[in-house]
Amino acid sequence: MASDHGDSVFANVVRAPEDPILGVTVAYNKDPSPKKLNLGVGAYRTEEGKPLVLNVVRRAEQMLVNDTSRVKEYLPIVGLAEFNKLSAKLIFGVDSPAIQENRVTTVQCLSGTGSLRVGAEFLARHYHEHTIYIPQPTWGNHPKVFTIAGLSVKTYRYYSPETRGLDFQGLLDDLNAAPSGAIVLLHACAHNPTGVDPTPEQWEQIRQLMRSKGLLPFFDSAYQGFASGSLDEDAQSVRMFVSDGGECLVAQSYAKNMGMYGERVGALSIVCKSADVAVRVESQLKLVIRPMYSNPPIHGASIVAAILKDSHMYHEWTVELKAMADRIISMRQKLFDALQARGTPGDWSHIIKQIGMFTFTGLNAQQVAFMTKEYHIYMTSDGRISMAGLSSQTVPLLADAIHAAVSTVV
Ligand code: PLA
Repeated sequence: MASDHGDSVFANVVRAPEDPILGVTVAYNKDPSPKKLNLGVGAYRTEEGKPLVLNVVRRAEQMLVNDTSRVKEYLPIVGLAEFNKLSAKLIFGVDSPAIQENRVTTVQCLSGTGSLRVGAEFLARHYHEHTIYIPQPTWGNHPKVFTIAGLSVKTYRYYSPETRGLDFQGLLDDLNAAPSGAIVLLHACAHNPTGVDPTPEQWEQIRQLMRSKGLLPFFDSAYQGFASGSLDEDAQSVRMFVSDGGECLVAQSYAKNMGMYGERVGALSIVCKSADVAVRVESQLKLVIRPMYSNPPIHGASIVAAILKDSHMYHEWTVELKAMADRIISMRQKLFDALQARGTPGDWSHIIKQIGMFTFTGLNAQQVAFMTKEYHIYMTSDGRISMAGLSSQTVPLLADAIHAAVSTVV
């Protein structure tokens, strides 16, 4: 039998749908219209609509390239030691007692997603409770990452479409009803997709409830510095949970706050009760990582470490980060003003109340489809728009599109 005449051994493979977020970019790339606008994926753009490489990143990269003593040997399984130390300090604070007491283990992972996945695999192997509660709604990849790692995913109420704000009572009720020991995924700041965060007082109540029930916090910190413009302020929720001496996991990403998207730089930290436990936990994290990708890439983490360890570069980074955060905030005001000026039906004040990279507009899937078809504006079908993809030039187009969508599509 000549095998090249038979059916493919993959004949039964069905075509999978595109990813709900990254698939938006695929559709955008196919659109020949010159005025097309991609507000799908959360990727920062300049006022000129161009991707941005931070000056400080360019400088650090140049420094590394010029240093001929640098080699490209494998990193250890847990990654670059210096990067791990500095990443822990960045999220937990320079004088975090947990770090000083050696109760934190930090491993370099493939950006935020890889850090979540490694953390989830570790929990599935070594933690007694396999249920993880994620907010409703949340980043679309969360349920997939946790399910495939072997955890069982449940949701807790988070957002109220009526108030376009936090459903705080729903959140408390659902966490209260969770089995003791369950894992709870928390967005450290700038909740994706809603742009709605608990207040510090609400965080404190969440902390008390979770600690009293022995729920295990797993923080996803993908936007540190992007919400408020301040790295410390955006880490407050995490630090609140660490300062009570309890345990938690934190996944960090440098994709957004350092613009390192494609370099895949991130870290997973596990804060433990004692230094002894932290050592044992780290030894098991290595067993998770080694068969998955052996060890992480060296380039991006070296850039991040060079910036974090040098006080001048660090300062330069904070200034550039603040400028990105401020530009996003100014886009909120511009879009809100443009809708007001058009007399667009509805209350749009949530655009200026929400924080971080996204606005959860409240537009429905039909309205989104209309905006894509008629205005070549691309966004996720849940009505989320990336404010970071907007500029002064494109605000009027978006406002026209929203105005037309809510006036003609119900
Ligand atoms: N966690 C949250 C809450 C995120 O929003 C994202 C990225 C990640 C983790 C993972 O980021 P990383 O692996 O690149 O570090 N969310 C984006 C991109 C920006 C995406 O979907 O991959 C988004 O548009 O929602």
